[in-house]
Amino acid sequence: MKEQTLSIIKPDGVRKNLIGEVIQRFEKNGLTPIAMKMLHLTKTEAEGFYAVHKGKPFYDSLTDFMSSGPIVVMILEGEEAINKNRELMGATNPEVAAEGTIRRQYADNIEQNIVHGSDAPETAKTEIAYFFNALEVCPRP
Ligand code: IDP
Ligand code: MG
Repeated sequence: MKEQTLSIIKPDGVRKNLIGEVIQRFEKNGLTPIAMKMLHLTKTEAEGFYAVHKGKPFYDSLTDFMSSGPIVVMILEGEEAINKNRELMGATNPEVAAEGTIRRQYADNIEQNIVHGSDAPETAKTEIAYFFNALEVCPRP
């Protein structure tokens, strides 16, 4: 089924000059960017995005990290886009992520792991709405 998912190249990915590399993986694997922007989140905006993790021991550090530099936010569209994106990303912890995945190849640790991807249709919808309005989405035939 054709789906949309939210992808973020996190501050470490941008700092490591991996924007092109990450987007190329998506485009080569059937995930088409239909909306995209670069922005630098405030701490409060990062907390809002990761509200689901509020109360976890890593929440404060994670939101510091996510507001530490510019990010690239995208909507990816394609067949099974949510799971496909998560496959390309690899597991949260790069030490256990599968060979060849973005996180395995580029991430330094479980927090600074280069990319974010929505984990289910409902979260994809909420996360897309957090960053994009209808005018910013460019569906492609
Ligand atoms: P996901 O990004 O693979 O969906 P989640 O469990 O949703 O992983 O966690 C969101 C983000 O929080 C992770 O991508 C990572 O940056 C950070 N994170 C998750 N677990 C830990 C941890 O145990 N220590 C530090 N940071 C973590
Ligand atoms: Mg998650």
